[in-house]
Amino acid sequence: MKQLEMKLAKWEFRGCGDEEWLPATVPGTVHTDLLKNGKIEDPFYGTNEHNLQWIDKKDWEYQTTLQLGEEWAGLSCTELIFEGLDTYADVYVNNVHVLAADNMFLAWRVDVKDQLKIGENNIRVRFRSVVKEDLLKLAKLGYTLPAPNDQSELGGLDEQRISVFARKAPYHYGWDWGPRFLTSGIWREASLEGRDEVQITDLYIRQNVITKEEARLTAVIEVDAPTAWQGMLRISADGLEWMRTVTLEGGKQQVEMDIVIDQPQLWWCRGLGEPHLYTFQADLVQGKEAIISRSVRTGLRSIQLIRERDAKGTSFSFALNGVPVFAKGANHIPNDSFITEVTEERYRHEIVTAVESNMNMLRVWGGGFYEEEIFYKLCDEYGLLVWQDFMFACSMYPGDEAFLANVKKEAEYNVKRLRNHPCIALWCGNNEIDSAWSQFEENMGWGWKEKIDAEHRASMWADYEKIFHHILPEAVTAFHPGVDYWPSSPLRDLTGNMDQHATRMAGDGDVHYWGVWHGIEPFENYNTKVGRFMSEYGFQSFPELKTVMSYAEEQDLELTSKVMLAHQKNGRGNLLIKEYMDMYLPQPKDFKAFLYMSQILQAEAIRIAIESHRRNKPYCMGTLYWQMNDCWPVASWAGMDYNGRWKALQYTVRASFKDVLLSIDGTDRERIDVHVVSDLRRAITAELMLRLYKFDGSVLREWTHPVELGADSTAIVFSSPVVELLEGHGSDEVVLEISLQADGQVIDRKVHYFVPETEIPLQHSVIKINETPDSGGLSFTVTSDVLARGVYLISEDEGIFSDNFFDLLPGQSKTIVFSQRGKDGRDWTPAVPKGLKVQSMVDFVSEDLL
Ligand code: BMA
Repeated sequence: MKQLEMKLAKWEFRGCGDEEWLPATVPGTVHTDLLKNGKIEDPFYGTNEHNLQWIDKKDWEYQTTLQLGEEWAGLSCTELIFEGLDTYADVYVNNVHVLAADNMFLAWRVDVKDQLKIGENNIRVRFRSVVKEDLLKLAKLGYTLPAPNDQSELGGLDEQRISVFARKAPYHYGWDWGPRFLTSGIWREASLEGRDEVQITDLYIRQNVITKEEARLTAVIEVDAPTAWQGMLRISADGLEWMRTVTLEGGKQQVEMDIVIDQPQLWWCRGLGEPHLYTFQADLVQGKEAIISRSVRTGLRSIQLIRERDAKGTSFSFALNGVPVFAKGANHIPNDSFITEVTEERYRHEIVTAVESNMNMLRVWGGGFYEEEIFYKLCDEYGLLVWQDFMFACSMYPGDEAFLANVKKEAEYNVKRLRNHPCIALWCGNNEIDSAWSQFEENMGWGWKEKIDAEHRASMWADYEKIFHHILPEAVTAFHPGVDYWPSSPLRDLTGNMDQHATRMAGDGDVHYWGVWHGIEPFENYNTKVGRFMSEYGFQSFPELKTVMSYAEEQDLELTSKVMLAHQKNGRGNLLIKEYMDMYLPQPKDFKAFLYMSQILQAEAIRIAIESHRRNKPYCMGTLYWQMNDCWPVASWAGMDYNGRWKALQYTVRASFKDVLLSIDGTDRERIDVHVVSDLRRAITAELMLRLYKFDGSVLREWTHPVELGADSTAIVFSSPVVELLEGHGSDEVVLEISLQADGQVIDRKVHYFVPETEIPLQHSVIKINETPDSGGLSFTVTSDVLARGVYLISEDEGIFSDNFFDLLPGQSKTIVFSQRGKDGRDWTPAVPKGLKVQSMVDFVSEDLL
């Protein structure tokens, strides 16, 4: 029995037709290789993006030399494996063409036994420019398919939108938060594998029925046998073992074995329980010896999308092991324009951020790529559910046979690749295409179909249906039964009439609510525009100064500078931030202050939204804000910037997603309602502690109020007309602090002002930081002499504070811990923040407001 493996890591590259070969990194991209060789400048700096558009107009080639020793002789199969090629690639082994690749989202395996020789071999991969290739497809099609996010003009292609033709990450063509970098290259591992025996090529633990009492599973094994073979198949998991005899014919085939685990330890998402994982191993056994093995880590759980009719429409919620989950999380986009630059440490930082922010779900949005293994592995381990889109977004796609066949392969490959991950909660066909096209309602949608003649309209919709109502769901049913498919996000239901499209708020389906931001509606509308599942809504801000200074110079620091506009991909973005800021916040004193204020503004918007969504449980059963992260340093909707730095929003999200939330609704200014929302599976008995303070810190009133709340529920636990609360004090001189307490612990705490932000007086404050005795500097307290708003801690070191951007009442102190990103696979670790500085809102507003 022989099995050999060799990573193909040492490569060189050049532009086709160029003389010089340069060292390359695999996995990698042409852009990053050019950068590492000093041939281009930092693509993220200034307006450099604009000067680097030539790269995608060229063909590029990579080559490596393979030394094969005698051990590689006489094998039954020697496969060249590319886990990912971006995108149109021809592969040559010793100048013989062995593979033509045309889909970035596929892995490729080709038997090259006959082309290789013992000794020196040459492997060459030639990438054809997607631009040149797809301009031809566009010309052949004869009309344009809508793709509004495709920044073709920036790419020098005028209106020629080619992004829909290649099965390549849509965001590479630009998005309203991302630059246009059409990468190419060997973007996942490349290797050579040789064997002369039967091989287990896939192991899938299909979960048929999962209950507390038992897990009924089927181990599905794909094998490739050079010749007929007979022996035993053994499956084992954590001390349990099952055996059966198998008889294989020569060739590829599938073998199944049903197994049952009694009293299984189930996999739970964060908040509901432990994310227990089992390791299953499959061995092919001859005599007493396992001749080949394959193992997989998975969690046992049932997951369902529940859509049941009720008085208000149809529910939309997830049930994990039969338990309803209120989904709390965000939309995830790729962590980099150059995916291969994202280290495990960066992935872990994102996932730990999500967990620390009390999330239980991330949506892998359809304009990026099917994420790396490490992403799903971390979601499995930390208990985050994943709403997984297929990679189609905001565009209409071609429907020729070759394209459809390619999509089918892509769907099958990726569903199979990801199906052992218990985190996968839903497969979703695409992002926003159903509602953008709005087939059954003429005057709704994004105005696409109106521009197209009747014949093409019909064929474009027919092509849509082929992909999203047939090919993709069929792949999910065949290869990942037990996980639901949802055709498009957002969607009301597949009714085949105007009730299908989520173009207006309704009592069913999922909702992308963009009235606030794109529609310039007031923040208060978040309180009323609530659907059954809020899968997108968002508000932009700027990253912090340190991040801005990574792409700009002092002279660029104004809203309309070339550089600032290059790092704002949503046309009206900077203007919108400013307009909303004029409405809700005091004027910042300069551009640097504007950065801070933009974060306060964003955090406030999303706080209102999240709290409102959660208060509406169980009518609403999920809230995923747009967006978790960034792919480069930019002004965007993200809560965490490209460098992993938390904006004010991330701190607010952490507070708003707590399992037990105190939420004060004072929208109408005449009264306040205090809500408690609990996602806990047990009832709580607690107490509200209410304190009315003057801004100088003196307590005017103080009283308590009992709270009883059932498991997994929400209720108004206290409400009062504002006049009664104030007892004659001016609404612009007092603040109400409410804490929810049980067993001597504060579960949640909120402060409430009775006037709009712009009317809350700001005063110069002295904020003091004191090390907590005996903490070795790992913990410190913050105090202020007067009411300090939006207290902002900054350290020279990278790290996350246990809280930031908080309000501080005089006489109160806040204890803070600072943590740094864990190295080598560890979580965050507490650290002493170097060069700690503290500021608050008063330091950022114009002097004439004071
Ligand atoms: C939604 C998303 C993205 C976009 C975001 C902000 O439409 O699906 O396409 O980036 O809003 O506009």
